Amino acid sequence: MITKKDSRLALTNIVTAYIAFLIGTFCGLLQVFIRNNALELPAWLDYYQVLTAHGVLLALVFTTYFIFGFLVTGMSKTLGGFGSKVRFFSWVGYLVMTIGTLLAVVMILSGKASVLYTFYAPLKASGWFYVALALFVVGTWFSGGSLIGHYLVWKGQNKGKLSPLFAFMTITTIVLWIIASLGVAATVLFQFIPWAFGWVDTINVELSRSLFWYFGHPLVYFWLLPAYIAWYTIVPKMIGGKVFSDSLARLSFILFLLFSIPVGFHHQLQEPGISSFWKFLQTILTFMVIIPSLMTAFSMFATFETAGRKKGATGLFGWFFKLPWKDVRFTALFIAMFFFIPGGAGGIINASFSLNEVIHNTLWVVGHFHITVGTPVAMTFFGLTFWLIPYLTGRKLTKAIQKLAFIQIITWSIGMTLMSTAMHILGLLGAPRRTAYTDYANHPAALEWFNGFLTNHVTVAVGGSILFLSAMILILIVLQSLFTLPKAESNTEFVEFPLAESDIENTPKILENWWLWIGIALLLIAIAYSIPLGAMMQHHHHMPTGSKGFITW
Ligand code: HAS
Repeated sequence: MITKKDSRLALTNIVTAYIAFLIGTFCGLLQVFIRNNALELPAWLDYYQVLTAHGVLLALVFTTYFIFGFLVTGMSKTLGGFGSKVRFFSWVGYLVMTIGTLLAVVMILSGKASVLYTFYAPLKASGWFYVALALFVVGTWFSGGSLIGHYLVWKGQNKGKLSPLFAFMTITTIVLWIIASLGVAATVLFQFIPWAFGWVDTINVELSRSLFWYFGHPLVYFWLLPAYIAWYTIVPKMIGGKVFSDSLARLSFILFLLFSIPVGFHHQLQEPGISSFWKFLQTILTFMVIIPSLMTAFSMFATFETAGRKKGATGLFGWFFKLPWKDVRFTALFIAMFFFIPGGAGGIINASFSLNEVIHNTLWVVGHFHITVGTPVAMTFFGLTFWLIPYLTGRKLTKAIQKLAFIQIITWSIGMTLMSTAMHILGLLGAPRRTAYTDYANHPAALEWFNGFLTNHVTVAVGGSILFLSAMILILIVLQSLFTLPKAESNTEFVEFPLAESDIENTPKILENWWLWIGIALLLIAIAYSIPLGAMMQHHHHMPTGSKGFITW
């Protein structure tokens, strides 16, 4: 068990995450109905408000709070209880993030920020929406900074020793997040806020989008890496094995630190304001960032096979039958990994310059991120939640709740397979994303998108509805884990934090040389971004001085 005070900090973050999850998934349900003309919204609410809330609450708020809840627990477990100063700054971070979140939600619901979660200029929300985003990011700097502080305290007491794998991975994730968030902080503070409050008339759109995606792609690895931390350090424990290779695990995280950021232009391949040379350079770097995910896939298979053979598995796939399928804590994470195969493969298609022409701004991309953050990351978080809340509340993981958990991950898998597959195919047929309607004035091509099974918006709606049902089951599991599950009496009943051991005696110390890796990361960023961003900032005579704001809702 970790200390009561650390449990309360972790639990507050996790509960906040699930409040955002509840509202965000409800918005998702509204979306599939509106897009199929099955729902009229009240006058004060429109589709783009709902979609903005869906993206902000699920992609930014749910993920970030859950990640801090999980990392606080793991860091307290592996490095020992937080000192009072570290914990204080964690609470400051939580508070500032929450003020930001509440302000953002108020702005969205009052119709002043229907700009979607990427808040692209020249769509102009109320200045207070951008203040809310800035507060949220500053809050994460306190929460993240306090985890680094906790690590430095441990380092001070363990000079020259390699940190435990969980801690190493946590720090890499936080460092990646802080470097990446500088981009969004820069555009929000120096571009959006002055513009939205009317202190300047125009905004440099290309620069604001480039600074956003400088942040936006590593944002996805901020979501993914905590899931990878669970795959590397928790899954082996649950299958009766150990970490396949400590060095490989650390190297994969270092590669993410190096290559997650100088790749943002692959979200902007269709934008005229960036020359093909820089797009191509960042596409090559994007293919570099795929490598640590392939290393992770290899690690996972090696872990399964090693553990399986230890239990007498033979042949190429004997290990498959030795996996603990009845343990929902494992099966949830396995299914999460499984979805990442098409999810990741789709990413490779997205990043392929010419193929991006076909899929950009279509439902294909929406399908992609529902089987990258929407299942591999989200279902890993669900799988962690099943034991993490009982672990933190000292309650039992009863048979009944495990059965409900199986129903939850199976319904999620069915709903997502339907919704994401249909979205991928509709996207290939040309169906755009981010629109409140799907008939497009009954254009013949658009009417095609209501025929067949997987080429049908109705299938998207059916999948989305099943997902919502699954989400409600998860909320039920969370509520029971918080309040009604029986308290664990004996030690055998206490839920453990399943952390695999990882032999670090062969791990090269250079892997934890932060200044080396942060230095290389900053160098790669400079190479990939300084010239194109510099060019965007110069006010050439032919360069537009910027755009005024548009309020299209
Ligand atoms: Fe992506 C757009 C490229 C990964 C999320 N992505 C998005 C958006 C989001 C998102 C939210 O190049 C939309 C943003 C918006 O609103 O506009 N993505 C990639 C690439 C990867 C990738 C190359 N994306 C992710 C992850 C996300 C995420 C991870 C969230 C968590 N993505 C793009 C591009 C776009 C894009 C363009 C812009 C498209 C456009 O034009 O708008 C790579 O990281 C993927 C590498 C991963 C793999 C798979 C490895 C497989 C593993 C599991 C193995 C399974 C096992 C289990 C071991 C190559 C690790 C056992 C299995 C058995 C079968 C037994």
